[in-house]
Amino acid sequence: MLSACLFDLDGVLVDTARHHFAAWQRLAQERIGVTFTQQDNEQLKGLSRLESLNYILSKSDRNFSEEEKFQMMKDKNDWYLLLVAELTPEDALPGTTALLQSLKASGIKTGLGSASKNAPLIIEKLGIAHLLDVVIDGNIVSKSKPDPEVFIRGAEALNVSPSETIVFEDAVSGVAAAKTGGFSCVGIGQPDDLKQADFVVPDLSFITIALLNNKFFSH
Ligand code: B16
Ligand code: MG
Repeated sequence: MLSACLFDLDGVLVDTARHHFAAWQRLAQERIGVTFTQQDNEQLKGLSRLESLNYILSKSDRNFSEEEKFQMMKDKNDWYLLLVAELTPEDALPGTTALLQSLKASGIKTGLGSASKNAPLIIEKLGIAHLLDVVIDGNIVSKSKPDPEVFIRGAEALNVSPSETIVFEDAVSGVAAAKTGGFSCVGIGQPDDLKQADFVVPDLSFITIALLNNKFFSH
């Protein structure tokens, strides 16, 4: 029986990857002196802020102190928050609000499982905070995806087991986290990129509760 759905944030409910890209690119160019491309940005999907910074710093042969690294993360986040401040409910990705509403109406629990420390602000801006029963984010988890901690904690907070819970993820590391944790997983994106997902759709507008029950709970 389908009891709960857990959603990744960036790439599933909202496209904030382009804002992360703009802010990391500015940091890479202005403070570190390395190039940062869209392809680099793809590598950062689902990684924590510190892991993302370390990826960019690995392109430089300079050494940076812990204080400098802290300041870089602060500057990047300040630039990112300027862009996040402009988000409105229209920025929710296709199908997001309708699916969350229909899960609520059907008594199926909902939760967020994101690496982002900015998750509470972003779901507020999107007008979907009231549609999520729990928020497990980068302020709470200690182990990044592909460790399943974020989704295990989500299931625990909702008092459901992974076997009755579906995770929605756009990142390879996030899909791996879901599968390692014993969850069913719907990939958001391209099937070729998310081979470990049980099935893949372009966005949440392709998802209905009937489809989920049919795919995962009909035998
Ligand atoms: P923040 P998700 C992740 O969100 C992003 O995919 C990743 O690019 C970002 O570095 C991470 O959040 C941390 O974000 O700097 O806001 O704490 O996909 O796990 O929802
Ligand atoms: Mg994501």
